[in-house]
Amino acid sequence: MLHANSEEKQSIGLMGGTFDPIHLGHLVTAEEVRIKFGLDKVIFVPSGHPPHKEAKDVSAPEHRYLMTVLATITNPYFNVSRVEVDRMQAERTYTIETIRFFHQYYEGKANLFFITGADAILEILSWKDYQELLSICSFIAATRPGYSLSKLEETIGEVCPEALCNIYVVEIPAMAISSTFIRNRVSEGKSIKYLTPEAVTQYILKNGLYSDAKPQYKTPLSSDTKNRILK
Ligand code: DND
Repeated sequence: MLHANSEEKQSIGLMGGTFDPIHLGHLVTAEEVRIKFGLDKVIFVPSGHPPHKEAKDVSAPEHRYLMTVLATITNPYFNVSRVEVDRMQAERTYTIETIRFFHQYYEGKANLFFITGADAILEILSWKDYQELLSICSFIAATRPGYSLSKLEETIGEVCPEALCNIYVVEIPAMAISSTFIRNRVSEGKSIKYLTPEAVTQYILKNGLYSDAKPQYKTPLSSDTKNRILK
């Protein structure tokens, strides 16, 4: 088993995502990686304004943050960070800024591992400041049904060969679930039970996310939180 702990530094997994909504594919991946790499914890980082998506196509950051909290609450090794959600004034929330933030936060006393799926890692050369990103943070790329990582070495090796030793590939149990699939099922009025934790399912239904149906019951939120959702 590969163990990420070295020099008595903490090993922290960072799982960035739009999480619209978070589902079992994300959770199983994070837990498998945590165990395989001996991570001390995994911090989920819901995107504020994902750089690669139009804001109008994505649910409000506060909804995605709250669903992520609900989904991770039963795992003592999982935490959720508001660092990107609170960067509301930024037009786009870039991963490089998040990694710089965590470097500063841990004052160099932690090794950071950014956890991604195969589709995300194959796009990394389009990410902001990817060369710096690949040099200050390790990446753990989970293979996901339908995506091949055989191109990874070729894609990144050509541009940034030194980064390859900072990228780990890990196989995780097949889970062909996607947020798009869940959103489509909700909009068609179909069940999403067992695709995401029950609390997330209930949150989606109560708040009328992903459908034109009237919300069954709106989650009572503080006025501050409501303002954030309306932003
Ligand atoms: P997604 O929109 O793919 O997230 O964003 C992933 C991360 O990339 C976010 O933190 C973004 O901010 C960052 N990003 C993207 C583009 C540019 C830049 C940064 C930049 O800084 O320039 P999803 O919610 O769709 O998925 C979250 C993660 O989970 C992804 O890595 C995805 O590949 C993975 N995933 C699965 N893994 C295993 N089994 C499944 C999965 N479904 C999604 N079924």
